[in-house]
Amino acid sequence: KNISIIGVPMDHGQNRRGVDMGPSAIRYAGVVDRIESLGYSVTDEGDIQIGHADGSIDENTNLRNLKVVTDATEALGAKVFEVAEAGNFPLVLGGDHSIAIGTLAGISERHENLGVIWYDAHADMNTSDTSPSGNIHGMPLAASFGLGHEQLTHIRGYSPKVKPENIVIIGARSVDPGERELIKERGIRVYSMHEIDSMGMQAVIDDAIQYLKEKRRTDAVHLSLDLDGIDPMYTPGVGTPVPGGITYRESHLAMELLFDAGIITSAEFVEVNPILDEKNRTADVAVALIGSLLGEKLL
Ligand code: DIR
Ligand code: MN
Ligand code: MN
Ligand code: MN
Repeated sequence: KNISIIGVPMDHGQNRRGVDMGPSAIRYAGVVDRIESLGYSVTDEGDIQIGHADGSIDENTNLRNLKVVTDATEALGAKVFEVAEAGNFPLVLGGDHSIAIGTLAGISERHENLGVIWYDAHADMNTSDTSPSGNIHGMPLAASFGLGHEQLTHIRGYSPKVKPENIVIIGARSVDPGERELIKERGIRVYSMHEIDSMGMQAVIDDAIQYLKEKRRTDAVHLSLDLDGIDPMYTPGVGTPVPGGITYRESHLAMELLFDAGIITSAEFVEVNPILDEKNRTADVAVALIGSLLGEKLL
């Protein structure tokens, strides 16, 4: 099996610089060697070219850096589609979470009934109408099920990329009012910190897998993992840390259970910001979790 790594040095989907260095930080933490040691072949496809933007919010759209984000997500979508068509497992390294719009655009074109696991402190379900920040990294899920600015919803010329009922959010603990309404209205499955605390991670993942596989009958599942889903005591190098998050051990267990279930067909690891970090700890955690997701075992 071949893994294709695609770096997306994007920092224009939010307003803290440095997350564009995420792909470098994850490569520096040894992602290629780690995956090769598991017996896969790895192709590092290099980075998607990202333009420049002035960081301002457009008064008419309430969106920051729309053009540069849509250009990048178009380019990423094309690349992800290409490597998936070639039979490889796309592994996207971010960059801020706005890039998921592009990843899903490339992935979903090849599937009838894609499922998505969104591992994040946030719901990323704002639109230009509800966003308190204008930051597109808070919007990729809404855009992917067809809500928001047309340029964000129609990357690669089609919409939606995923059905709201095929989305599972894990780790949520910071949700904006507009997002809360959408979650209820669209029947989106959320395992917040409350469920993780009360059920335990094993039961949460078992439940999520059963839901996507048996109930929703998905034909592929994309894992979109925002490092801020994990507690900032383990992953301090993120732009919007929220205390009270998933532990390091729970996260490993989650990745191991997903590997054992054999359901993940593509993945992305986003929001690693080495400028805000302590000695690249957050990229180290990303690489360790990628190892578990791809089958690393102690014995
Ligand atoms: C907030 C923060 N909900 C927003 N979102 C973040 O700006 O829309 N997502 N940080 O990862
Ligand atoms: Mn830049
Ligand atoms: Mn987040
Ligand atoms: Mn996110």
